[in-house]
Amino acid sequence: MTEAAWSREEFEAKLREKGAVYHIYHPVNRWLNDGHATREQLQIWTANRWHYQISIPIKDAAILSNCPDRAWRRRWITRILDHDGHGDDPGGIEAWTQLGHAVGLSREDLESERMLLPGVRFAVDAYVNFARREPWQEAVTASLTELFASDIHKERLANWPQFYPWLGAEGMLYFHNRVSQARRDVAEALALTLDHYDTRALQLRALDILQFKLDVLWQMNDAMAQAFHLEVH
Ligand code: AHQ
Repeated sequence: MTEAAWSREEFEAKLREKGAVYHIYHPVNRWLNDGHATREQLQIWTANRWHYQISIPIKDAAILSNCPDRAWRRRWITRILDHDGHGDDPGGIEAWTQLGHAVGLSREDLESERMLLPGVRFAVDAYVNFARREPWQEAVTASLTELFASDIHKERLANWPQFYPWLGAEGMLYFHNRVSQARRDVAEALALTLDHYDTRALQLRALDILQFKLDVLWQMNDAMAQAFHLEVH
């Protein structure tokens, strides 16, 4: 017997329940946000997250290339501009280089990707290739880990200045800008997701897609935990 689709409210609740395994709970993020990280560990984190940051606009361009809906492309393109910059706004990737400088990494240290860990590369590239290969609506749904992202940005903004005062305001700029951008991003991606998956089987697919992206973030942290010499159980 085919089960009926969940209502929009039930479906959204099921998506939000996935927050229980968001990477804010990973030992690496607990270590960072509880103030235990060394400068070297923050360098490892910043240099590896660089690969994620520069991959986001590539991922979003893949979504655009698969999307025949002009109205949706007009909305989605702002995500690329947020990271690459436009006009006088240098963008999020440039803000990430300021975090790099704050932890003692040069632009070349970041751009060379000499500190990039295999597990981080493979997880991030799996996300980009998912966006290239799968229907654009599914790649939009994969971005819904950002349902939970404002919490982690706010935790860094609240804790890092006291634990890592040497980061300065410039080092925190990226996270400042991201809180409002993530809120806007989530509203768009959630609306599409709640509309697009209109059978129980499709809604279960959406939950699997979100779990895949949660695993991408979790694997990135697992790889960094090894480099941190952090015990992860
Ligand atoms: O800085 C982040 C960002 O720009 C994005 C875009 C979005 C996507 O398209 O998948 N996800 C995302 C995330 C960012 N920061 C992560 C963090 O922990 O700082 C969280 C991550 C996400 O939750 O997917």
